[in-house]
Amino acid sequence: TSRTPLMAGNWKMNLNHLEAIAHVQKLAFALADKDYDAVEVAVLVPFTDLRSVQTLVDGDKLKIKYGSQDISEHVSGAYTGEISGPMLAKLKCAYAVIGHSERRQYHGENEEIVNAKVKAAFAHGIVPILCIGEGLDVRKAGNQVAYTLAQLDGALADVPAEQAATIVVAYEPVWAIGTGEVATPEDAQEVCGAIRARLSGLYGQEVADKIRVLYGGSVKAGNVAAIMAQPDVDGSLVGGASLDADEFVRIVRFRD
Ligand code: G2H
Repeated sequence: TSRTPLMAGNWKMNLNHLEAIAHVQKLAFALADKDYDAVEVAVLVPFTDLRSVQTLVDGDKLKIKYGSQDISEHVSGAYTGEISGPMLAKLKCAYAVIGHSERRQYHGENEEIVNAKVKAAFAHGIVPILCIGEGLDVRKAGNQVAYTLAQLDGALADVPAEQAATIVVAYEPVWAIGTGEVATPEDAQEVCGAIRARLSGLYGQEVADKIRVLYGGSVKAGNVAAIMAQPDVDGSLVGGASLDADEFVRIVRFRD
């Protein structure tokens, strides 16, 4: 296929703004000697790091993209502590992670909220990295495909094909997140393939073929190549292993 792989580092609640600058500089330096157009690189950083990363990326014309780990479903108003689409658009965020399992678990984000956030991101020119995936109970019962597709349907309700064509979907089985328990390449392909088939059903094959479907959950330099060899896996959302710039560079260079 012609999909450009995407390797996206989800820093979660780590690195302050000075560490963020040092980290992105390290990435830029390590990737500069290489034509890394073949792989798109993104960092998904705490809100407080966004301005620092923007200054560096814009100033040095780096190819590294960046985005936030959440977005408010509201445009403005009395929502203490929230960050809006217009604010993120002003900081030129390319991406916003939406519906990460940690947001669903600790902040009660349900399908309605996730759907509203997907629409809010698109409304402000920000591409959602939509996270879906089953927990251990669902996996043990063998219902991972149906469960994950139901999350996909909910998140994409009333999202038109022109927008959906640009979305990034991250399949993150909750039992594999930060646990060191990585899904097998076959596990990843089973659900990522089912996600693409559902996208084809919703929007047609042409749109489905454009959408990047990532795998996330304990991806490291040592296991990324086998996962990337699967036909419906177009990249990874990398948490823990993305905090070490050298390790993340090895993940980006998974083809080497
Ligand atoms: C899953 C992933 C990145 P980790 O949350 O979103 O984190 O690679 O640490 O499992």
